[in-house]
Amino acid sequence: EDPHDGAGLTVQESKPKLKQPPRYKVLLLNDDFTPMEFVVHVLEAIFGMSREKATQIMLHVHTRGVGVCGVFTRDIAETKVAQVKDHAHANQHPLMCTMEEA
Ligand code: NFA
Repeated sequence: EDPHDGAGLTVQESKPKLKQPPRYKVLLLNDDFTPMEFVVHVLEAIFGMSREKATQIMLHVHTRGVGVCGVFTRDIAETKVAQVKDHAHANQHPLMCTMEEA
C-alpha cells in the first residue's frame, strides 16, 4: 500500500503483531536432604504430574542435579516457584526451585 497520502505525509502502515508472550522453564534443583517421596508429592500436587512422570522427573533431578518441571508464562512460572518454595519450607525441606526464560 502507498505509504503517502495526497498531501505527501507518511501514513502509518499497520503491521500485524503476532508476538507470543515469553515462556519460562521452571527448574527443580537437587539437594542432599529433601526426601524423594516429598519431591514426588510436590511434582504431583503443583505440576499436575502422574506418579510415574513425577518419579521420572525426581530421579532425573536427583542424578543430573537439575531438571525442568514445565514451561509456563511468567506469572504462572513465578506462582509455581513460590508454591514449591513455600511447601518445601513449611515442611523444613531445603528443596529449591528457580525459573529461566525458555
Ligand atoms: N537427593 C535427594 C535424596 O537423595 C532427593 C531429591 C531429588 C532432592 C530431587 C531434590 C530434588 N533424598
